[in-house]
Amino acid sequence: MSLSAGEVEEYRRTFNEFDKDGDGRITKEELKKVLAVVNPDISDINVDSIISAVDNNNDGCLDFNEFLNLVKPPVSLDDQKKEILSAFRYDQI
Ligand SMILES: [Ca+2]
Ligand SMILES: [Ca+2]
Repeated sequence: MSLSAGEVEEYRRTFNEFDKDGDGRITKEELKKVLAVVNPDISDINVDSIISAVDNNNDGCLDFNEFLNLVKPPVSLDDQKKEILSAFRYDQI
């Protein structure tokens, strides 16, 4: 995955919007808060599966690199994970 400096900056801004307390990690609660604006019906299960699909180090939170996988899924991602991530409508946020 190669991103231009401008793209990284743009994603960084988006990341900061998710990361409400600014600690550099997006928790389940923070992700849910943003997603609930787009989709009020989103459940904890949806949020859990979205996080676990891209949570490479399994700490239950998304750091910036993991967040990039969410907004820009690598082509190598398996189909099941792509399906889960299709619930995450980044373009609507
Ligand atoms: Ca945070
Ligand atoms: Ca993580």
